[in-house]
Amino acid sequence: MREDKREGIVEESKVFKPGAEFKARALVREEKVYEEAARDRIGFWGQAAERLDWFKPWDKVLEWDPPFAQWYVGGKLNASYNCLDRHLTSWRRNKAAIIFEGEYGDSRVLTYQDLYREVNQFANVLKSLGVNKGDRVTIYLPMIPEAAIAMLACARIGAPHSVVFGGFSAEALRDRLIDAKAKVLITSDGSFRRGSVVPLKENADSALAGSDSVEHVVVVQRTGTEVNMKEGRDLWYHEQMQKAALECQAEEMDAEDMLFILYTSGTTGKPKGVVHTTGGYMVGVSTTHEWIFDLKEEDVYWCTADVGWITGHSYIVYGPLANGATVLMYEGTPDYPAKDRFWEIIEKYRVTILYTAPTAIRTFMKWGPSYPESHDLSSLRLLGSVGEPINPEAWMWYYKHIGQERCPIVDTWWQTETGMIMMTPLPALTALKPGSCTVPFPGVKVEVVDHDGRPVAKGSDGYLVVREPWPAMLRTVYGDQNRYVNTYWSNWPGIYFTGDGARWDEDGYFWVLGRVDDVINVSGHRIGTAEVESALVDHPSVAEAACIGKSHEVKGQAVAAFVTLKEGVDVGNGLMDELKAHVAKKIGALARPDDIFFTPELPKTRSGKIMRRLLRDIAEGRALGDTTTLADASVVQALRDK
Ligand code: 7RM
Repeated sequence: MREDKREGIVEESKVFKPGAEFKARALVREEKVYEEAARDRIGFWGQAAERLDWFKPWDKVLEWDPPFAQWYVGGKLNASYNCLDRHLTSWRRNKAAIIFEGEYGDSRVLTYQDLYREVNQFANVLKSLGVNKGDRVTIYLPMIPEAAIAMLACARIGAPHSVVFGGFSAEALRDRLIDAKAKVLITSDGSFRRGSVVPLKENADSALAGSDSVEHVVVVQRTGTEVNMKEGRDLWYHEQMQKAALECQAEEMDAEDMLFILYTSGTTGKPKGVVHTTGGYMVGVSTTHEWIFDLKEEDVYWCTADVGWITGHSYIVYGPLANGATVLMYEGTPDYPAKDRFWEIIEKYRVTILYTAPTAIRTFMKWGPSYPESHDLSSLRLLGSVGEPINPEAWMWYYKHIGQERCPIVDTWWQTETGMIMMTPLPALTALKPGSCTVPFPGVKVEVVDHDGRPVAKGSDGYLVVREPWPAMLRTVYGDQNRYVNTYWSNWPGIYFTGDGARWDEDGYFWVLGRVDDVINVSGHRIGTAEVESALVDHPSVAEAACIGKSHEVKGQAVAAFVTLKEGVDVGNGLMDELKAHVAKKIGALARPDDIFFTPELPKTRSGKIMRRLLRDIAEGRALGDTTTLADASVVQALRDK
């Protein structure tokens, strides 16, 4: 396990217990939910599924043929129907579904009725473009309501969507279009970012130059930027919507039909298309969203993630909308036009629940408490954290300066692959320890195991695994069943390996220590070292590259790269910046290395494996660990002398 991830965990940290007032009003306040779910896991998830509207009920809750699970076998439903249609028969039809705040302060509110209409119309647009059940649609949009509309429209007609984060480069988009063989791409003329415009359509155009499956591109007008519209291929969203009929019946989907693909980084250069299906995913995300955030009708719930990540899928779109929540959606960054933007938004809309990431909290910490102090945050009643381990200092700051020592914090551990939150407090039941995601959600069985897959004793470290299937689990890697089996299920048969290391403490609480594989978590975003390495060696000057995650005060981890240049290439003045820019161009700005170390050779084992552990020690200026397997010790000496 990695040493660097343990820092900041204090065994004797203070425990925060739920207050009587919060408890009295909470949705889930009976301790027995844990025991009941543990005693009859299948019964628990069977009952949970009754919260959804099914066209046809399931015959069997779970069919488990490890590592292949089917949940709610024989059940028929539609995710869009569950997020929209069923709310229209009650007063909820006039409730705000999405409150949108644009980067420049423009605002738009869509009621459930409004959202229903737009989704139906857009579903008809997609149909008119020849999108049928099973066809893939790629979505490359900013954080605007049309992103949610497009996702729900796909779900409505049974076309799996693949959302690509708007911060990804043209090349990253191209890889994902090709892998999914997308028929339609939905993008916008541009996206606002700190007052300037990111040319999404231009990126899309260059991505499309290398992929031939896409028949049409639908372009949402957001920035008013002039763009090229290719005759016969490209269509304006607003023009198509004007022509579209108002009603589109929701397709009857099997519980196990694919809802979406979401690409995530792994240990190879090629991102994995994580596949989620309909029934189990919807049960998992709606149950967890309601219970963990203690959702009430009058809440204004704000999750600051981008819809391009799993957090946006599960906890901006599908979970909250299935629950009839009012969801705030913000287009911009926390520092534009000023560093108090988040607090201004909370005050403006009287936000009650805030779900954000440790990297954002550490950024706010650095800016100092005067920004939140200049706004009325008294509407907040619950805070959440996701994306990476939250260090106790950041937890305390969040608790004190944002929650004003009034709001419980739910530190939620989960992954793109798990689809839903797996470990978390239940705010009225669980005593909080800053830095720990506490305990598994009812009906979820998580363990810390040793090399042989045996559970460790309390107070020990090991590998974090999931012991039993759960409804929102990934079903496969798109187009690559072997990769699904090998990546997640091959360490110990029938046991899901998360890729994380964790500690199980004396009280049975879980402390996630970080990745133990070759994945770097930069600001809560997963980046594969292999992806950055292949971007670097793609540059004509680079012979070899090795990347590692280096501890970073704000980002959690930053990318550091060790690069060997080709014979005769001179480092010169500009090469370092050129290589950094090259990575940003190939993948996206989030993968740009903070540091590049040039070295004539990389430290390798005798069998040729790069010793990343040593590189981490070097990058962080630590004493070197075991070097006995190193093939050529002088390489490390030379690196250290730099
Ligand atoms: C939701 C999301 C997953 C990886 C995961 C962990 C890390 C996420 C926490 C966390 C400690 C948390 N999906 N991680 N949440 N570590 N405490 N509460 O982030 O697929 O993008 O990343 O993120 O390493 O394996 S993800």
